[in-house]
Amino acid sequence: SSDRIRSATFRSKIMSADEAAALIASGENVGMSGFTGAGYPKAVPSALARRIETANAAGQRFRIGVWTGASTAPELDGALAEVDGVHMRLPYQSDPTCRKRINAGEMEYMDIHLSHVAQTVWSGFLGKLDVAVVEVAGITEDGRLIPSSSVGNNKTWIEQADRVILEVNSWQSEALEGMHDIYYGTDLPPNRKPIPLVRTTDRIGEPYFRIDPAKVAALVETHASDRNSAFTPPDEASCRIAGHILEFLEHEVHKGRLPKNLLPLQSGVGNIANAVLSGLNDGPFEGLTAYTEVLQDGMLDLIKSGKLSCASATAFSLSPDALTELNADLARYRDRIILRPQEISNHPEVIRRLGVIAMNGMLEADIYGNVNSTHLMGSQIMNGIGGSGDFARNAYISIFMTPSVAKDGAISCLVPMVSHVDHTKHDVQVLVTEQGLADLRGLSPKQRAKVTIDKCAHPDYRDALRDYYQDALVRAHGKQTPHILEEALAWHVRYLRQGTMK
Ligand code: 0RQ
Repeated sequence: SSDRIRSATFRSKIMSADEAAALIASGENVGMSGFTGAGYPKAVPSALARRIETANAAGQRFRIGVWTGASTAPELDGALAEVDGVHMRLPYQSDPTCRKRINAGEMEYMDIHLSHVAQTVWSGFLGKLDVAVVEVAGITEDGRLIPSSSVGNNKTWIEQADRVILEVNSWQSEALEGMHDIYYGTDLPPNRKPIPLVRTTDRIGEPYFRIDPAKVAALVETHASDRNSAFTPPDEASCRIAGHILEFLEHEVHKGRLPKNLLPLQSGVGNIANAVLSGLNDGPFEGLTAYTEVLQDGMLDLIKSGKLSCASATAFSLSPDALTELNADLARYRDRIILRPQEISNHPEVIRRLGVIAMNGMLEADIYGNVNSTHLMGSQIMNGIGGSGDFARNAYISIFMTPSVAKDGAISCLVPMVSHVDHTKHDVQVLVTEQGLADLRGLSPKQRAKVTIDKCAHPDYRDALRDYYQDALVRAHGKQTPHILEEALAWHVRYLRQGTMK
């Protein structure tokens, strides 16, 4: 429906997805929109995948670099990975086919902090961005772009790419217009200025992307839904983790270390995060705010119930049901939701200033509180660090959570030494499992180890962890962070050899 394209200049560029995909050459770097299943291009990536398949069948290797906001959807990451069309993927993915290619060594993957992507591209460290493929909700009379259900790195892609392919998706709600806050004030050193955002509700930019019309190579019309998976109802472990966190937050308020309406919340993706948010919905806190990456179902519930007065993010990440509900009623939420570029939603300066309470999932933590969010048994990628590092290092309180065991108890998520480090102990203040909550603030490594084992370890592994620590205290060649190097990763080795850490 070209009434979404209000500018005649742009209308002349309308073509099919196949014609647009033909404008992308092998070897090029392509910046795509998309952040956790929202606002990704729905037609051009699949058309490109078909083209790549044909080229490969004819013996011509066709591969591109794919840069995004974060994870996308099967029509993008899945389709391109399926045909082995990606030589370099960044900065975050969670697609099963993509993951398989990466772990088989068939695709290069660069996992970087989400707030770093834009500046890394601007600095030229990643080479040239040739093409941008960006979904928008519409184009204004004067040729500005109405962003879609995610902002991600789109501002940077549009500015940096030589050619821009736009997908105008009429499925996206028209009420998105005016919801975004695109900040054009970032610069590279030595010309940087403070980001003038002091409250989550502040608008510091403009609601549209600017674009040089001469760069627009193609315009493709689509009418296709964002794709997200449904949340399973929170299981018992998630509910208990949520309970521990709520109790901790109440305690912090009681101690006068947090105001009654807390501080801006950041919550990662997944079922535990959602359980925490539903816990907050039933809890005592009013007038909450969020400065986060994604707005998931739980955040929307909090807005509906009036407990959350404002949420700032870079994308929606909703289940199909919540998405339908939101789209039918988006105008109602407009004044309480702001979508920003991910370099601002995840900006260290802003996160530090606002005093965000960060809550993220992890795979494993060690007794000293180093956290692994990304690698199974040291070598296999799961998803990526995403924004967890941006938030953890700069948060007022940085919380990491996981069930105490995985794979039916064969894996302890508390180990002597993590098999990969994403968040060093300095960025980890609180660890939570269904067993309990370890408040590590103000503790030395040895004090942290005791609290972590006592509060968080599963009973099946608690004694073994205590034994390791006691042994290390005696045998380690230094007493600051005692380890027995030849045994520190023995639990992981045992799992790889025998299928269990026990
Ligand atoms: O695998 O489903 O095959 O059994 O890992 O585990 O418990 O379902 O956890 O969905 O909350 O994800 C860290 C991956 C947790 C996520 C991670 C196995 C387990 C299961 C998943 P199966 P769960 P969740 C903002 C913040 C990084 C990005 C981030 C993540 C699977 O939270 O990607 O935080 N975080 N972004 O069985 C081996 C262990 C394991 C293990 C669990 N110790 N060893 N396998 N599993 N623990 C959002 C964005 O940035 C967009």
